[in-house]
Amino acid sequence: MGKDRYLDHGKDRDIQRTYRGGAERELERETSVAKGPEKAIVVASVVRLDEDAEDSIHELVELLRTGGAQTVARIVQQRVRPDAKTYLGKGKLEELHEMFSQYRPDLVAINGELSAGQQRALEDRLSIRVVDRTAVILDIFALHARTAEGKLQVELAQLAYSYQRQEGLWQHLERLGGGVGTRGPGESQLESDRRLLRNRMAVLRRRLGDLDRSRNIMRDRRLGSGAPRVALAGYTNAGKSSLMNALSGATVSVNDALFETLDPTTRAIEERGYRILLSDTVGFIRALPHQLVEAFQSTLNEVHDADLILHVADASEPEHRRLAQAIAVEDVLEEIGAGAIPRLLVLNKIDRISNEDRQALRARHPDAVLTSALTGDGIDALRERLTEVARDRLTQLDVVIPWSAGVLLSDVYRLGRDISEEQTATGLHVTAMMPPAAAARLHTAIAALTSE
Ligand SMILES: Nc1nc2c(ncn2[C@@H]2O[C@H](COP(=O)(O)OP(=O)(O)OP(=O)(O)O)[C@@H](O)[C@H]2O)c(=O)[nH]1
Ligand SMILES: [Mg+2]
Repeated sequence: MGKDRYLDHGKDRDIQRTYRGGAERELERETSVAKGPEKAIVVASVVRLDEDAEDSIHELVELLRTGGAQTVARIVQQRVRPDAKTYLGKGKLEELHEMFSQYRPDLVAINGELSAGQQRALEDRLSIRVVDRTAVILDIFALHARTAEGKLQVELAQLAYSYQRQEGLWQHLERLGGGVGTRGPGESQLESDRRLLRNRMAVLRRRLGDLDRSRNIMRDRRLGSGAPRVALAGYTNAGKSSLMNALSGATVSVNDALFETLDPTTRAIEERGYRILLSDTVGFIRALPHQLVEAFQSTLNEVHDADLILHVADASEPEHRRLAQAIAVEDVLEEIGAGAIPRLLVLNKIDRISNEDRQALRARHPDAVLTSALTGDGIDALRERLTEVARDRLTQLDVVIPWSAGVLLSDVYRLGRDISEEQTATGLHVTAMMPPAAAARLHTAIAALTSE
């Protein structure tokens, strides 16, 4: 893996890195396979080393694994807040340094956010690459981005991250008073870097805006069909894409990796004539970098615009972890303005738990659907629930279509479900379940005809 696989603090390298193309990345990935995974030491600063803290640290280990690094050791400091200058206190910092000779790490990964100053201080003292949790997540996103839009979104998030840290450095310089020794080439370099970043970010935002507009046109077309939109949302690795495939026969990439899916996919599923548009998209994680949430706005619109959110959770996780993950999911949903959209809880991976545990889950979450995307257990029940949703959105149409207006019948057949017809003296008596807008249109057309 290249030396600067993760975002470096060096401003020149930062900019270089963000401009590297996909081909270079591919090459880098291939050479990294040959060399074996990088070795990382994980560093955490916690108030208390409780279950949640352990989970969060474990999650960073998983994130590193997904990004291609193996965790060889960890070091946890317990204090109210990390050291303002060096993140770790003096003693822990020495302890960490002493571990290097034994573990020979390639990088140190911090389970938290580092300021640009902290990162610089750590790298100076330890002479090793230091990355924070956000950088690790951004890196995975960069690895997994496939479409042009996904790549633009990742690049925007990376630039926002760099920009924010440069701003930190800038303020640091300003605090120094801008006096003797702080001006000069360094300062103007920083200034022009920032301008470069700003310009590039503006270009990316514009391009993403264009893409979003064309996506909106497609979305409007789908809306016109009257079919309800259902979005799969949930913690990363919960099995959203697997469920998408099980429900729709799609072939979305599934992997035991975090953030496997970045690009949204929408498929129509149809059950007894009821159509549903099902979307799969990026997963969530606790402390999802806000740069990503902002950059992925257009992708997350699939969730934001849904009529129903299938909140997919991993039934095989212990209760406390599932709860923490559910809270993280709710936080992101709130952040993207999807807080008020109705939810249906789907507890997936039930093949991994005992019968008793299933009973307990059913009792605790009476409204949830229990599924296994792996064995197909519960998939029919989930499909049935989705059909009910589609049905609930339709209204009962009950009209007599005059013989002269037979053409209106085509609308009924195109958009209606459960259709019945009966011939009468004045016309065709039709009942059907219809999208409310289409039903209203028909009523108006018939009223206009009969009043003539
Ligand atoms: N045992 C079991 N494994 C499952 C089930 N559903 C998914 N998995 C596995 O869980 C892992 C993650 O599945 P994905 O469908 O990629 O999960 P996701 O929620 O789309 O993940 P991201 O796209 O990374 O957010 C894969 O290894 C799947 O094979 C299930 O019902 N049972
Ligand atoms: Mg997925």
